[in-house]
Amino acid sequence: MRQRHRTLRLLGSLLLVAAAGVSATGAVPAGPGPTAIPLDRVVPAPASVAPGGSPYRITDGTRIRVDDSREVRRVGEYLAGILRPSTGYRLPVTTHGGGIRLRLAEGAFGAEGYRLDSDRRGVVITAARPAGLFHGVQTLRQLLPAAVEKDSVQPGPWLVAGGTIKDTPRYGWRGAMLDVSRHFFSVDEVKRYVDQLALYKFNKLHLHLSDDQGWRIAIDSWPRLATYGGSTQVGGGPGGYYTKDDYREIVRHAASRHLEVVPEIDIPGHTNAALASYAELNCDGVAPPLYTGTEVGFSSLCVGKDLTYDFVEDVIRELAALTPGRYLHIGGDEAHSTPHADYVKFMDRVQPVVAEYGKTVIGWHQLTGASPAKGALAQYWGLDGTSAQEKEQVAAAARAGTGLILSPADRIYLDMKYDESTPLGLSWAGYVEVRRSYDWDPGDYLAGVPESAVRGVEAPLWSETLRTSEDIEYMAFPRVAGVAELGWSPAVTHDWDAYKVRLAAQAERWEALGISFYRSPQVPWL
Ligand code: NGO
Repeated sequence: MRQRHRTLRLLGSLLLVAAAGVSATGAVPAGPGPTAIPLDRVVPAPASVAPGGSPYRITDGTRIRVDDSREVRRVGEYLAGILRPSTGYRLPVTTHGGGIRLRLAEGAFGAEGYRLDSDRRGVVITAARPAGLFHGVQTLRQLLPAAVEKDSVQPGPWLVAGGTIKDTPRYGWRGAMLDVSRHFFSVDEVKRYVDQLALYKFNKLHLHLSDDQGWRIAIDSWPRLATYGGSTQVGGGPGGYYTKDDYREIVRHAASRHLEVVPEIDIPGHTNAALASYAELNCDGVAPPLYTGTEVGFSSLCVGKDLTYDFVEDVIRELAALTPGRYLHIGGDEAHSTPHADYVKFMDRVQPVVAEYGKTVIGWHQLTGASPAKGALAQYWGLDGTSAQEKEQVAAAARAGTGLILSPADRIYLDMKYDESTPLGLSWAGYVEVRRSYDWDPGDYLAGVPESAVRGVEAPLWSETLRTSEDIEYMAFPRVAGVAELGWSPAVTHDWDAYKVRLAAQAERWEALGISFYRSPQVPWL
């Protein structure tokens, strides 16, 4: 069946290549000439692809036609922002004329799906919501030569293969997490990663804003959290923190790329930066020193103190006010210095506070060892070797209604080394080569979990060893594209042999975008 699927796709691609070469657009030279990128080269694989007909050629006369709506116009401007520098064309965004059209319409697209129709006369992207148009634009980007990503004028021609793509995501949660605590990343570095995630249709940016080594978000009612607790990082560098305006800028930028920001304050463990900032938060009233190492599990908020809950409520209130998104992540992992009974008590008291400020709780899967609130989500970060008992605890919570986000550490922890020679990253969950990170199915990953409990996947990037955008990219690429595919593409399209070819073709685009990446020997790079 899969073989047949592949053969048909190959045939489609060949037909397309032929069609492009002899197309009657006039402007396309005859003979072997330029060819369009086949519609089925896109990552993540679309739900359905029907190649056929002549390609569309973007020219100096092309307009980007949008509905008379602010949000649609914004997607149009975003597309123009990508196409103008490399094509050198004006590409006005207008409500009339044609060439590339973005339109909203009723239809079975879902909240994020779209349809892309391309022929000699133009490209039309249709969706029910602006997010769908935005994802359709990412598909269109990948159908154009990689040089379209450059910021200086390139020769072209700019052909879009003919045919129709109908596409809608498998999961509503397609996340990436960035740890800005172990090493601090600037607003611009975060925005750069967001732009890269958007290309692969991610829709959640989870920011790990506090840990033992640094508190990274300004909280007005507890100012020393950021000014003192954020003043260093792993290895003892200067650290840093986001002012509220910085943070709003990240949220705004992410929203412009249709990603929802999920803030995490990790409690009750992983709290040394907070405990160091305020002596009164400690059970013994003595502030520990700031911490710049990489151990875990040694810190805990003081569960028996009322002040702890005033603190937690203040933080949650201020964070919720900065968060247009629905979720607030309260961590809850590795609370090894919090006795279990205290952990349960703490979570029982804190989860309702999140709800009080209008947000839905997310916790690392250890939350399932307490009593997850109604509607809460648990983020699973176990691995093959996780005990059957722990897996069953998570599965039981899922059967009882807790939604799951899957982040198996030995599959999609992007901070795991690819192999023993990877200069960055950790290896506590083993080495994770590109195939291993791609080749699993979120739908049947955990035994005893109803498929409906799986909300999607998320790729965490912990930053004990990472300091720069280049480091982020080297660990994320190429694996992050595979995570995108696991989250977006229907299970029937899952096929390593086909995927690795599509993945290889992305490299040119990463080069054009200046993205550093790992040249895995498993991928047939061109
Ligand atoms: C674990 C730990 C983090 C580490 C990370 C490193 C979780 C949820 N808690 O994942 O503190 O940074 O591994 O891979």
